[in-house]
Amino acid sequence: MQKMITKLDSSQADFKQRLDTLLAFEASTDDAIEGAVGKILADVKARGDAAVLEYTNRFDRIPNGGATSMAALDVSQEELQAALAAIPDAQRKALEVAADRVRVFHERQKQELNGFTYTEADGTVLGQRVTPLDRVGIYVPGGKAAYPSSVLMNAIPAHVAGVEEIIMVVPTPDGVKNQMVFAAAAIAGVTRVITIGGAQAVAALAYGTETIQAVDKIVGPGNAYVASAKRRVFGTVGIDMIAGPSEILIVCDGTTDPDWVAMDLFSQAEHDELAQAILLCPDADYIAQVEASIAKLLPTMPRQEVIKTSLGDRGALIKVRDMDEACAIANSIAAEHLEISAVEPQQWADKIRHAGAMFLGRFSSESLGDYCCGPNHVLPTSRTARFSSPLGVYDFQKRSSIIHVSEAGAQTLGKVAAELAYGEGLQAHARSAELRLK
Ligand code: HSO
Ligand code: ZN
Repeated sequence: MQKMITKLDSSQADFKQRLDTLLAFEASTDDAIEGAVGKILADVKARGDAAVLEYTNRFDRIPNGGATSMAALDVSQEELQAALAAIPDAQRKALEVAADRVRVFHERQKQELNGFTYTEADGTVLGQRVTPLDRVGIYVPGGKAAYPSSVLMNAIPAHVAGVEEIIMVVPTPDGVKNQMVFAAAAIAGVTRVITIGGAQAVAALAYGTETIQAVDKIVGPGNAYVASAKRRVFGTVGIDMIAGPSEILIVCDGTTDPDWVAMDLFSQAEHDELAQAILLCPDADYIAQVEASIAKLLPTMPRQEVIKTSLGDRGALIKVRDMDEACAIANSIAAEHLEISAVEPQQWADKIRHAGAMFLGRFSSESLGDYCCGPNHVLPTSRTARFSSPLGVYDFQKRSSIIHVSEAGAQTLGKVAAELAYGEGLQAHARSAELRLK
């Protein structure tokens, strides 16, 4: 029988090695997928709409003989509004509340990102200007991983940043349209929705076609084909990140209801067989209680097969020496989501340097953050929180340096620049600076 979940103790001699093995995750690169994606990208680049249409009809099995034109794959603003009107009232209201809160948070973020200028004594002005991208593409997966909440999380920061054109692509396998995804697009300020997906959609957004203008950046999660396509078009366009499976790390002092902790572990485990859910706790008795809660609650979960595989293959309950050690281990794991489920969470949070998002105190379940707290749920996974950040307004902006040298400034800077230019053997640089000397 498959084990329910791995149990580790940080005092074990081989603990570090066992933890590393548990954390190891390499996005599989499959030669067959890489080859297929390379062909699709080249084909869309060469043949544009005709290729996109063919792949969409074939891979998404568009009914009634397939779409005959790209126009048939566009979703009008009326259709988006109709979706908003058609979903249950409670669902619409929840989407609206979530969208408002996500907007407020990201508006704040925007205020933190203003440019600046300063003037030197001789009148030279230097500065940095922040401008939004012109056009971005948002990839929304179809089928079982079509999350309306992710539409909000990707589109709202772009909208807040001031991006004028937000083009969302979403595949509709067998022609099935997800009304809640469309409703979320209507609320989030998406400017155009096209029902295409896969590598062909990424190619259309990156290279442009007769009916789709090339975008400047593509964001949003997708399957292995989409991830490979995003990787390959990077450089032609910007991309956000290649997100791995979801992760939750809970640091608990043993005072939270064990059922709550078990369910929080499930909440990320249910995303994916490859998701990772780990508990760090100094209290062995409490760990045993969480284990009992897992055993008790698992059979009640509709997605118990996914959870079982995820917990069995990649999950762990880890006994640590104390909360200080828990924080040190949490820093080395650099999890996507870190819950600090403790009576006085702040003192432990102060010790955390690496986490995509931190949830402090026992009332901050990670699930609230997934939907409606306000901060973004698109977060760095697979230990990349060591060097990267949640998706944000800054991902939809760029910076330009501003340099306005005064005549007096040109005299002092000209001599410095010329000296360095001669040192580098670049005569034109030096002369260009020297021509401005009096
Ligand atoms: N936890 C996921 C986001 C999500 N959860 C969407 C529910 N819906 C990202 O880590
Ligand atoms: Zn989630």
